[in-house]
Amino acid sequence: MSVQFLHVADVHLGNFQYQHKERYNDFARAFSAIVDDAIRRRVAAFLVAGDVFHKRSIDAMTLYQAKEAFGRLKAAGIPALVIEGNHDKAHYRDAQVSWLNFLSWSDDLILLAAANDGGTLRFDPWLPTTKQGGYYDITGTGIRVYGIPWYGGGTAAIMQRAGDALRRMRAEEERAGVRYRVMLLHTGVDGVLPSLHGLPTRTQFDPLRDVVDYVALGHVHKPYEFDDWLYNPGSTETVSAEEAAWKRGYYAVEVDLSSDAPRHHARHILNAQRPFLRWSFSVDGLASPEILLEHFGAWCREHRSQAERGAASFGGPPVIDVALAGTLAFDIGALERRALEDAVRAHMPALHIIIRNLFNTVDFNPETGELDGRDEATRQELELRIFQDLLARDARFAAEAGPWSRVVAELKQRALAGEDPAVIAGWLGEQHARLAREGSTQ
Ligand SMILES: [Mn+2]
Repeated sequence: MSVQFLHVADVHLGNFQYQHKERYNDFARAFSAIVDDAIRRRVAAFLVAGDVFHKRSIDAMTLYQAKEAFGRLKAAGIPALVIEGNHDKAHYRDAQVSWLNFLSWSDDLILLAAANDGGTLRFDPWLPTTKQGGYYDITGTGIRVYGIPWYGGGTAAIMQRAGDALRRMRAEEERAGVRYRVMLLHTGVDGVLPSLHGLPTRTQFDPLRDVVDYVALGHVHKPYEFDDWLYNPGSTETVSAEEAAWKRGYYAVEVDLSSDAPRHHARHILNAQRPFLRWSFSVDGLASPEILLEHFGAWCREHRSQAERGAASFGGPPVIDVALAGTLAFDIGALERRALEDAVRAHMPALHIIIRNLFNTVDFNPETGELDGRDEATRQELELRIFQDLLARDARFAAEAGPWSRVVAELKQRALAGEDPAVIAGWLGEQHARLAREGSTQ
């Protein structure tokens, strides 16, 4: 006899990413598609290892999305076994009642949480009367699912106490006909992501080693597995841009209960997620905003087919994330983000565009030398040098930095004197024409 269950984590319903309605819906769509798969496979249970919601204060629409998905599982007779992740947890001031508590009380799902009596951890059976408990036996299978909510920095100590608690339950497990045990835990493993600190090490999972057959993890959005024992499926949609590089999904776990020592086979399935394309565009050597835009447009055309393939496979336009890299040859104020976004939109399908400035700018660090600006004459000279230096770092003015610095100095004086802006603009136009004429004759 073999029994199948699904292991999902980090669904993050209610993530209004980029304040974009479609991105908000994407999280519900991803979850809904996994629920469809569970129903199609007629699995014996649907496990969620925490972070059903993106935040603890969800809105009515998000609650509806959750009720709709869990309601379909319930109608199909599939128990949904869930633990709280750090994103689901209620605030102390809200009497520590979370929306997952609410969904458990309203029979939409089965929320598992070991009871913590200070010194010891206790797993009680989940009861339909109290709608509380630390474990649930999947009817007629011999599979028991235990659950511990998120404990943050206390996770390693909790796992030690959970191991002790489960060893004490061995006789009871045997009486109940339990042959295979799953532990739902919202925690990562140290070292999987360099940016995540304070997670338990692999050896700190050892107390669970001989009392749990499958550790169903959540929390880290990058998928990984160790020793055919620790499994983390990753997030079901892209919660942050860095996740785009990881093949995230959920596990379909087949447990073979025909032998004395049940074995599982966990298959990682990639669910449909909106394509999230991350590219880098080099601004090196592009001397003016016009040249940059021209190159950027050509670059967009080169990337068009990739974006179109993503859109076709998903059935909707991708999120496009472009990092501008290198060293910008002109002042950052002259770079029009809007024009870059328009170029992306003109050349490829895009739901949302993110342009990130990762380039270096030619920062100004005046080498004042003998000039310390203590008297008015040297201050003006210092100012002129600073203008000249700044202009020399902008490819558009570099060749005429000297004459332009005098124009800028006079421009400043005219503005300080309260001259009419239209007059100043007219004068600036004349200076621009004059310098262009002089420059071309050299
Ligand atoms: Mn999460």
